[in-house]
Amino acid sequence: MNSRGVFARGLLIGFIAAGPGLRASAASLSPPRAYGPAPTERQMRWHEMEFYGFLHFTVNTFTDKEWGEGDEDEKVFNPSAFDADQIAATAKDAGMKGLILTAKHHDGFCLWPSRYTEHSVRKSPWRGGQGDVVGEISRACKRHGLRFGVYLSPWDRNHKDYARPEYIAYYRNQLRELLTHYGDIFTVWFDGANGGSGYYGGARETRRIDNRTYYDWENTRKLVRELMPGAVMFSDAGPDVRWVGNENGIAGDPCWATLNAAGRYAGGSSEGLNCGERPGADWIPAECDVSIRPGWFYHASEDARVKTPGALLDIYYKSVGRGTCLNLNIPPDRRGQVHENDRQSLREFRRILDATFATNLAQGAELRASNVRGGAKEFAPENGLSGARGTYWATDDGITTPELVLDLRRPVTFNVVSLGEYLPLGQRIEAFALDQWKDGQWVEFAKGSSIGHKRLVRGGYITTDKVRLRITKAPVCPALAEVGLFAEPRQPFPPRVSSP
Ligand code: FUL
Repeated sequence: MNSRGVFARGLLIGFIAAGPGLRASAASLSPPRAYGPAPTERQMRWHEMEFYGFLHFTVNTFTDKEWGEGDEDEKVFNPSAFDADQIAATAKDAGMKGLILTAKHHDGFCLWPSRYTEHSVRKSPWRGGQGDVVGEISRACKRHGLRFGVYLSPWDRNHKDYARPEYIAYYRNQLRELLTHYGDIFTVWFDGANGGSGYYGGARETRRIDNRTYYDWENTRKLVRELMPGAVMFSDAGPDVRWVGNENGIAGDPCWATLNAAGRYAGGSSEGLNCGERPGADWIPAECDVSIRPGWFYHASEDARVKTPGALLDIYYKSVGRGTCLNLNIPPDRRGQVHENDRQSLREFRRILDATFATNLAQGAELRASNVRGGAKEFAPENGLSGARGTYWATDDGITTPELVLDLRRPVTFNVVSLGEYLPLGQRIEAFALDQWKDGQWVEFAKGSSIGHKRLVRGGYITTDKVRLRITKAPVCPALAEVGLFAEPRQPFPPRVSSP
């Protein structure tokens, strides 16, 4: 059938199924059954964050390195004007929902006064040895309404016992300190870079470990669950959030929230991480991590190489816009503050996003669905416009490729389409297409595959009075929680066309 025919059929059925005759409720009507794995509550809270920040800060900030050797003198850590509020306010103003701090990077230097090592802020001249970066950042996060997370590098190039069983007890003791002294923690970030040369208490040698067995991750995970049940754990292998497989902040297309975790381990193969796996036995969505600068740590030599607002927007659409969360690193400088160049870029990035998403241009549209589950209001397509993620448009079981016409009733100009699935029922949609009504017929302007938490389709500006969404492939009836049309401000960054 040509697209004109599909439209005519869609309209006809739409008037029948979703017209004024929708039932107020249907007591006997049950919601669709979940399909495949679905997110846990802690994962749902994480999905809703969408955008948060990374803070890489340690001795490297002062030695101008990316990976410290582990033999750095604690005295080098001496920020001249550390300001946790400036850092948290920068993140908040950028629209971030949380901050993850490198409490300990590979060099082993601890940003909190750990009882278990001398290699920490306790021996630094900063705040006369009384300082605690973890404490200050966690409290500033609270003040600014941000969630707080910790990065605790498994690889420790300072510790004498690294690569021996004793180190695992040390690592867990530190984790226990972090998870019991600093309030609520939303994520524990387990890095996959492990083993190699280092100081190791003076041995100065190369120590290799077996990533699969050395860390006994199973018991470390149990400890995190016990101490901080609401925290999601990140690693190459989850269990809650997976690495996206690159450090550019770009998710695959498609990017499924599912993965087959069996046989995977932190530091193992990154195959499949970028796109996820479908079918996948486990709900392990991706996080896109990327730095606003070329390096993870602050280097004055990179002050002129801060990503532009346009580059950050491109990353946003290819991370958040592909259903993942974006973890953007904003490394504090030697003062202990976010550099003005980074702040400026973030401000403009935020201004454009706010202007773009201020108004859903689909609001007020007449929606005509080819099918509504049980003909009931509780599953009507208007649920997708409510802005609330708890309601959704669903169709009858067996109706897997429905379509939805948005009659805008006036010419509307947009260049971003936002879609989102109702995740508690799993990731259901496998392909979709979008059409605009142009010169008396439907013309396809985009198509895509995975949707998941969010799919932002960004392209050239379109002016039309009708848009049609077609679900073209799904193993079960879809459950769509979000439909939106948005327009990026035209200046000063013309949108780059990116595939949906
Ligand atoms: C990597 C580390 O080696 C980098 O230094 C950085 O922390 C990045 C986020 O993860 O594996």
